[in-house]
Amino acid sequence: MKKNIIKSALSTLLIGYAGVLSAQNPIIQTAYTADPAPMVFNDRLYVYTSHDEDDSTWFTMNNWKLFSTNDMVNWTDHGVILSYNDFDWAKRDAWAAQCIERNGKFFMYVPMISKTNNKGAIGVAVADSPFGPFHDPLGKPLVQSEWGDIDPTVFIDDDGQAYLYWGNPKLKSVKLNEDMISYSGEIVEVPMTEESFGKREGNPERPTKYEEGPWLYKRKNLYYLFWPGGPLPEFIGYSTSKSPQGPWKYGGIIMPAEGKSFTNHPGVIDFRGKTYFFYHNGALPGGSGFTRSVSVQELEFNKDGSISPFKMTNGISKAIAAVNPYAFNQAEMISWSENIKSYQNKVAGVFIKAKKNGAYTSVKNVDFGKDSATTFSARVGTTHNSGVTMDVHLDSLDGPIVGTIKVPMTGGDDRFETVKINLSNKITGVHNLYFVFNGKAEKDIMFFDYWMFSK
Ligand code: FUB
Repeated sequence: MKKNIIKSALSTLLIGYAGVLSAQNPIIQTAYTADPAPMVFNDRLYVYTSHDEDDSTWFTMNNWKLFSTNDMVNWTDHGVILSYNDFDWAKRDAWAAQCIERNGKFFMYVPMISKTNNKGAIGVAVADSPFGPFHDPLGKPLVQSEWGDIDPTVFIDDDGQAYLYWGNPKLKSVKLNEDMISYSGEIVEVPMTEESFGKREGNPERPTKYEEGPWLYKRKNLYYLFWPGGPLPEFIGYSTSKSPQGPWKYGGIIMPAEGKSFTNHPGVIDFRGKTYFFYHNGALPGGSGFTRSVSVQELEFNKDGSISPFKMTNGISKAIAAVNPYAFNQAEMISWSENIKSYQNKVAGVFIKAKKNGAYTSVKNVDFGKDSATTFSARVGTTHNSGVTMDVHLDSLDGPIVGTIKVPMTGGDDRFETVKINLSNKITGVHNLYFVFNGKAEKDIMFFDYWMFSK
């Protein structure tokens, strides 16, 4: 009892603190993701990722997913937004991609294997929103050379000229036209010199450290190419130039190889005054070189624009914006989760499933304001007869329970019900929320679509 009083007093004291808890990397725990490609649009940060299928023992990758954040700690899963099946000419390998916005249209550059000649090729898909639907305007690859056409990165310079870089082991580039679905001039092969990409010993086919996965980025009139380097396991290196077309000057290794994934893949973006560095590793449970997970941390530059080496970290723990609990919030907006998987169907869009008893999601930095929240609603369902509940804890997994939802047996994840309950405690101020899912079944305890509080 005394313990509970102390706990509750502590949680009251914590009101107003701005979410500074525990590990935030990998940022997605509900699916295996790789090859992060960040994009900022309308003051929101989007990250397109490739998608390692569960239990993969090779690069079994069928589609690309999209996630976004307003605060750098809670990430919303927007589901699968494109697949190789959306291209008539492609047959497999939805590998590293990048999306960019131009004149209100979204252009996604994607590598795949072509049906006609069994070789890699890069296609482009276009949409009117970051979420798609994307379609293939060309009906054929945008570029296909002899081999190694993977890992496109796209960049639009201040003068409006767009560039596409890609390739393993060769690095190639081309100038895109303003329509972003065609190009002008010849495809250029970037000279693989020691000055540009550092020296690699003992591999005549790969004379430099450059391996694949380029990312083109500009800061203060200096162009940066970030790239995974070898020999394997991959580290991240970088090169700089005064022009988007080089010549490139090798800058060094910035992120040494680490962890269970033998690949890595950089994505760099500026968002609300800071620069963020995205990469992947194998850090989730079940993680490996073929079941990877995307992470992010801040990127710092030295005064001269160089970058000092850094290690993988626990990620970004301090939210840069608050969550509004009185709006509809998607269940798949998650700061951290365990034993949760995301799904999507026509009824709910993207939703999550609790795979085990005690599975949970958390949402950080939720600002209830000065007026107390009094009710909580959640759109939920289960296929189990009885005894399935969802507890709402404040501030930690074993923090006070402010409400418990009895989850109705809806019979399938295409059937949800919205359940509204009164809260046992008044909630004001800023809190982290923990949704804990309880049930006796061995698997698939319940499914959850969205939530909201009201005053
Ligand atoms: O994700 C498949 C491949 O692994 C990518 O194309 C490479 O960059 C590496 O991450």
